[in-house]
Amino acid sequence: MSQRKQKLNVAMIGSGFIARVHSNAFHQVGYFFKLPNDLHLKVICGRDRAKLEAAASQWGWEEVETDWRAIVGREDIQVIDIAVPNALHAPIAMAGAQAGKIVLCEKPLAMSLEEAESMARAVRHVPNLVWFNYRRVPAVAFAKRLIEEARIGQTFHYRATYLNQSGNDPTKGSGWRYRRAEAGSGAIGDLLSHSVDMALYLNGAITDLSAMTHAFAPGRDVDDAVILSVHFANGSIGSFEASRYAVGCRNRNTFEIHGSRGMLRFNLEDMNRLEFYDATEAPNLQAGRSLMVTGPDHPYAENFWKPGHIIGYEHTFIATLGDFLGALAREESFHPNFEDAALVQRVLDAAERSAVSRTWVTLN
Ligand code: SOE
Repeated sequence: MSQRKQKLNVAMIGSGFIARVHSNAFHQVGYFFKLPNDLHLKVICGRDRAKLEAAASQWGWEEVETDWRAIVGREDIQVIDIAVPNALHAPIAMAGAQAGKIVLCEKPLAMSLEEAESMARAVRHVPNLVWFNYRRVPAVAFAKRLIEEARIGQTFHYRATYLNQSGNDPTKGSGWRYRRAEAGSGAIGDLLSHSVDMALYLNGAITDLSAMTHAFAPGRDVDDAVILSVHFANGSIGSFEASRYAVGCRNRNTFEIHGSRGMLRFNLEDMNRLEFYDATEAPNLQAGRSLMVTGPDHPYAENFWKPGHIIGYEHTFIATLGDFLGALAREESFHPNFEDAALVQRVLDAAERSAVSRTWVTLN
């Protein structure tokens, strides 16, 4: 007799770009991962009923709701997924956790470090996740594996960029991502947060940093660009640059890591590839190898297509959700969770303080 799977009713809070990405992941995850649960796209919530109804019919949500508090109070909802402007993350996540829901939240977690830390405390008793999806790019997960196998040896340099040109587009500048009251910061929270999460994942803790920020648009109250110099606890040094004015770059999320035995290089715009330079080979053979990380024996090769049959942005969310649901069933903790995101926020907070004070800031 087949065992009945536990039903999880999901509520999506938000109906914009990222809510569509998450909706897709909820639909697709069961095709690619063996799920212990039966996911049900129960209700989508936002302010504008007409927009919600269109989103519900396009993305297969059963009901619409205009008040997130009503959702938190519902007994039949087990999962709350927060995909709204950053200022709303804390109240929804805290209320959701208090009601015993499983809480998933978009990045950056919070508007400030204090808020991030109190959110991390508030969700401790419930399963939780923050959508730092780029950890689950197979090439990034493979870079992690190669680092753990000491393939690049002792790290010397970590260099990251997250560059787009959205700030230079006059139609974008009026959105919530460009207002401090709703976003908390600009490129720092939106873009740098991803690079910092990947750096903490791949290269460990940052001990101190120096940052500069800049706003190109007159009167804008958030940063358009940020540049960071850092020391890592493992003895390596790093640089980060995030900008919304990098004209010519659409979504260039990169890292390069130089170690004593080799180098790794990744660019999201060519996300199925990871460059690996093996400095232990004979000098006359040393060169960067462009590995296509789609299997065999690559992360997620068993979940997605055959080797060489490339995957895309959406699969990183599907893999994040698949891993989360697997960990949930095994009663294991999942990363990145709210605590991991609070550590990212600690770096973002230090960057803002350093830029204002024009001094190095130590993270303790
Ligand atoms: C917009 O800048 C954005 O959608 C970010 O908010 C995402 O986190 C990033 O992954 C893609 O760009």
